Amino acid sequence: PKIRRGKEFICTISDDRGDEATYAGYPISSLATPETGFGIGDVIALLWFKKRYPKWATDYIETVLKTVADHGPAVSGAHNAKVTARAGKDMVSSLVSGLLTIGPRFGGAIDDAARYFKYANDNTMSASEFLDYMKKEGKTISGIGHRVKSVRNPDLRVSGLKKYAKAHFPQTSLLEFALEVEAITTSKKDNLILNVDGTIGVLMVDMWRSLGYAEHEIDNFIEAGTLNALFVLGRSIGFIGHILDEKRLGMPMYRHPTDDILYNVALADEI
Ligand code: Q5B
Repeated sequence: PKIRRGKEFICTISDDRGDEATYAGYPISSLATPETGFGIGDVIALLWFKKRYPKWATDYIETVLKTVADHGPAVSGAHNAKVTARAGKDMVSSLVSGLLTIGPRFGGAIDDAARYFKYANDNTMSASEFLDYMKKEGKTISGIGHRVKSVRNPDLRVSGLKKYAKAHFPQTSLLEFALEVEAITTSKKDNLILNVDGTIGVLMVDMWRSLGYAEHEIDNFIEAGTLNALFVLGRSIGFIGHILDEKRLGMPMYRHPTDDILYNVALADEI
């Protein structure tokens, strides 16, 4: 009798066995070239979510990617990528060193923002109850606060995302809740705005809810790190640009000026 061999891997998103590989069943040639009308948002919908999304949703995904592609050389990730390139490392190493800074404070607060705002909303908390809850948990609110942007120096990326959603999303209820939270936090401190991470996160939840996903499916997307992946993907464009810039400019190895370091070293005690 034939014994079926167990498979080491399972793949449910693409197939390369035929004449042409497919993305969720769609041959690459049917979506790669401009005349097919597919954009990178459609490719993400197919390969990340295994679905065709309506244009308003794929346009939102593309808007996010373009919005986060770069935010200048001073941010944590671009700085790391530049320093690594200047140490003579190759493109992949420099890119990875930039990407590794993406986390709870820088760019990688999107999943947690979606998780906590959604949790509050699922549990019908008011904005002030949510803030009390986060305080009790001893947690900073992911998606709130920015080092340089504030009420007086608004983040126009956030305005752009909100404007798009208001014009094209069927509903933006989690955004509305996050804006109620922002109204309270900014009344305490000017820079505690709903930031770019927070806006992307709550709007992705609004997008998925509008597309008819069940709450547990949205929770699974968040748990899998899908939302931070949007920042990773978009910001890779900028990091690569900064690395190419360093190479093009032939910049020397970077060494931080010692006069910008507080040396506070005591003689170690003997044990
Ligand atoms: N406080 C972002 O902080 C930052 C608070 C808060 C409660 C909060 C901080 C934060 C949550 C994580 C988040 C994404 C570290 C930011 C991004 C992409 C970027 C970056 C770019 C790009 C900034 C001073 C006082 C303290 C804190 C309190 C601050 N945030 N309390 N909840 N969320 N946010 N990250 O200004 O009493 O004085 O001890 O962690 O969403 O990364 O462009 O730069 O595109 O590249 O450095 O836009 O907000 O101030 O941390 O010293 O806090 O405010 O507890 O209170 P700052 P801190 P106290 S978007």
